[in-house]
Amino acid sequence: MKRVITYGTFDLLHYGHINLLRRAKALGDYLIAVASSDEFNWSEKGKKCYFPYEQRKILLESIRYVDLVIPENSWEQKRTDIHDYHIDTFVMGDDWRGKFDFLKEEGVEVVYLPRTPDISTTAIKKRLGQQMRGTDYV
Ligand code: C2G
Repeated sequence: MKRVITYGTFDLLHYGHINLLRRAKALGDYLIAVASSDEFNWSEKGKKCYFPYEQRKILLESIRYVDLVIPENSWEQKRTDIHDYHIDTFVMGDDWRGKFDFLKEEGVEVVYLPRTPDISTTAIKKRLGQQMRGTDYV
């Protein structure tokens, strides 16, 4: 069984996330999605999530491509996750290209997949804000 892992915030889940998860699962037989905790998002990424971790976890667990959801509490845990979960392949979108190549030292394949264009949680929030203010220009 080939085991794949990927990390993210996955807030306001959208088709860019789904495209990533679908392609990650296609690289193996079992996919672990590691969702950033609320504390990690705020302290390390300066992101305040719309949906708290528990709700983002429920959404991720409902996706057919995802077999397990665990929390991301630190940048460093990737090294230990790789071994604890017997991972063969580590996958991220290519906005992270090169940032996690060091994991090859742990014996895993590192794959960066092209991001889905024109969609992001930030863009969704911005667009919703414009619509609320009636300033949304098509
Ligand atoms: N993604 C994508 N296409 C998009 C948006 C996101 O392929 N249009 C991918 C990202 O490249 C990432 C995953 O979906 O691989 C999750 O994206 P985010 O929720 O934005 O996660 P991020 O903030 O990149 O956190 O330790 C790693 C971090 O937790 C990653």
